[in-house]
Amino acid sequence: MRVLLIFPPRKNMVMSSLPEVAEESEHLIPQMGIVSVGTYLKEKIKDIDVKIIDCHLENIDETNIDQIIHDFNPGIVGISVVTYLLYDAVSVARAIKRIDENIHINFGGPHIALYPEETLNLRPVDSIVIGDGEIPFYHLVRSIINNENIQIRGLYLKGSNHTNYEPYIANLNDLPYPDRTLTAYKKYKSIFSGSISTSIITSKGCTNKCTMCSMQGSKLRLREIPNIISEIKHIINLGITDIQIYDDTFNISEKRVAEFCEEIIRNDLKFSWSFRGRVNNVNYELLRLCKKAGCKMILYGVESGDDNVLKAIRKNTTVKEIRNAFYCSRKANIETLAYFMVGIPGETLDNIGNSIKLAKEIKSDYLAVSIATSWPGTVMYEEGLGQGLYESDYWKEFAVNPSPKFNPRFWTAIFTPVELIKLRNMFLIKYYFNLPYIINRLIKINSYDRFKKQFKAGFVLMCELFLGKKNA
Ligand code: B12
Ligand code: SF4
Repeated sequence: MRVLLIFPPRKNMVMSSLPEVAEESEHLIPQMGIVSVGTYLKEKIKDIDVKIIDCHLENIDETNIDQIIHDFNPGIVGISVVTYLLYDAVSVARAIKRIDENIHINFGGPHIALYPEETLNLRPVDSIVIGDGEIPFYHLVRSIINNENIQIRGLYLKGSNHTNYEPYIANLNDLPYPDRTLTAYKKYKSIFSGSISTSIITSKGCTNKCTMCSMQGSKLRLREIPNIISEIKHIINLGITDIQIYDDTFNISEKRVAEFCEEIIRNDLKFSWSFRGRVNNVNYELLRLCKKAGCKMILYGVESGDDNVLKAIRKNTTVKEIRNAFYCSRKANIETLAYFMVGIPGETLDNIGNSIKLAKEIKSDYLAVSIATSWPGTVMYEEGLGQGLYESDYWKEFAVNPSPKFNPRFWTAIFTPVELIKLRNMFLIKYYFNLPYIINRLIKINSYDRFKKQFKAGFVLMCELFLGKKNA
C-alpha cells in the first residue's frame, strides 16, 4: 500500500493580516504534523510506502498533482488542513478524485476539530481525523489494507456519526521522533538565520485563555527533556543546525526552560534555536542561560502596549513585563521579534498610540503587526457573532462551501477595514523606516546571505506598505 501525505498549496490561502512578506517568510518550515503522522505509520506498518509532499515548497497544486498520483499511485491520501488552506486542500482533493475516484481521501489537522461535520460532508472527503492524527490514521490505513470495518475515536468515515470529542495522545514521549528525511528537509531555510532550518514540538496545548486564540485552555502536554534532547541529536546528525521551537507556549514554565538549556550545555550540542514565548515567564538569569545554550531569537506575543487592552484580551501579561522581557533579552544578547496587533475589540487610537510608543521603546529587532482577526474557535469570533458584528456565521459557511476569494473579518465596531489597514501600515512604517533602526540592523547582520535575505524582505515590505500591493 502506498500512502501520500499532503500539505496543501497556498494559491488561495485566506490571508492573515500580516504583510505578505511576513507570511511568505514564515512558511518555509517543514510541517511536523504530517511528518509525525507519516513517521508513526512507517513505524507501525513496516512495508508501507509513505511519501510526503509540501505543495508550496515543491510548486504543486491541483493543476499538476496528476503527475505525482500517476507516478506514486497511492491508495490513500491524507491531507493536512488548517482553516486558512481549506480551499486549496479541497481543490487538490478534487483533482485527485478526478484522476481516480477510488483513492481514499482523509482530511486531518487543526481545522477538523472545529468543523468535523462540515468537513466530512465535503464531496471529495472519505474520512476525517480529529485531533492528534498518528494513531487514528494508522488504524485507518490498517483497516483499508485488511479490508476490515473500524471504529476508533478520532476517526470518522463518511456517513458515520461522530462526536466532537477531541482525542489526544496523553504521553507525547511515546511518539517516535518525526522522520524529517521523509521531506525535502534541506530546502527549508530560515529568513532569520539563512541556514537549513527545522521545527520541533516540545509540548502541546496552552493553559492561557487569550480571546483571539483558538488554543485557549487546551490541555497542556509536556515532553520530557531527555526525550527532546535525543530528538535534537537526531536533527543535528542530519546536518541541521537551526531549530525553531513551535510550541504554543514554550516558556510556560521557567524551570523547564532552564532544564532544557542545562541539558543542551551538558551534552555540548551546537545549534541555534528560537522559540515563541510569553513575556511574563522570563528573567535575565534564565535568558543568559538560554543564550549560552544557543538561543538566537525569541518571538514574543506582545499584542498591545496598553494594560487595559491586555486585560481585555485576557493575555495575562502587563506592559511592565513586556519592558522587562525585551530589556533582559537585549542584555542577554538574544534577538527579538515582537508580535503586535491593531484593531483589538474596544481598542482606541490612544491605545494604538501606546502600542507604537512601547514598540519603539523596547527596540525589538523585528516587529510583526497584524490586524486582530476573528479566527474560528476564538472567543473574539463568538463575541462578534453574539454582538451581531458579523452578518452570519461566516467561518461555518466557509467550512461548508470553501471559496477562493475569502477574507476573514476584522473587529469593525470602531474602525473600518481600510482604517485598520492604514493603522497597521503606519505602525510598521514608523517602526522600520527610520534611520536609527536601519543603522542598528546593519550593525547586527553578520553574514552576506542574511543581509541579502533581509534586504529583499525589507524591500518587499516597503513596496507593500508604500505602494499598497496588498489589502489596500
Ligand atoms: C507554528 C505555527 C505557525 C507558524 C508556522 C506555520 C507553518 N507553516 O508551519 C506561523 C507563525 C507562520 C503560523 C502562522 C499562522 N497561524 Co499558525 N500555528 C502554528 C502552531 C503553533 C504549530 C503548528 C505545528 O507545527 N503543530 C505541531 C503539529 C504536531 O501539530 P499539527 O500540525 O496540529 O498536527 C497534528 C494534528 O493536527 C493532526 N494532523 C495534522 N495534519 C494531519 C494530516 C492528516 C492526514 C491527519 C490524519 C492528521 C493530521 O495530527 C498531527 C500530529 O498529532 C499551531 C498551533 C498548534 N499547536 O498546532 C498554530 C496554528 C496552526 N496556526 C493557526 C493560525 C490561525 C495561524 C495564523 C492565521 C495566525 C495569524 N493570525 O496570523 C497564521 C497563518 C498565516 C497565514 N494565513 O498566512 C491556527 C490554525 C487554526 C485553524 N483553524 O486551522 C493554529 C492551530 C493555532 C490556533 N489554534 O490558533 N503558525
Ligand atoms: S495566544 Fe499564546 S498564550 Fe494565548 S492562549 Fe494562544 S497559545 Fe496560549
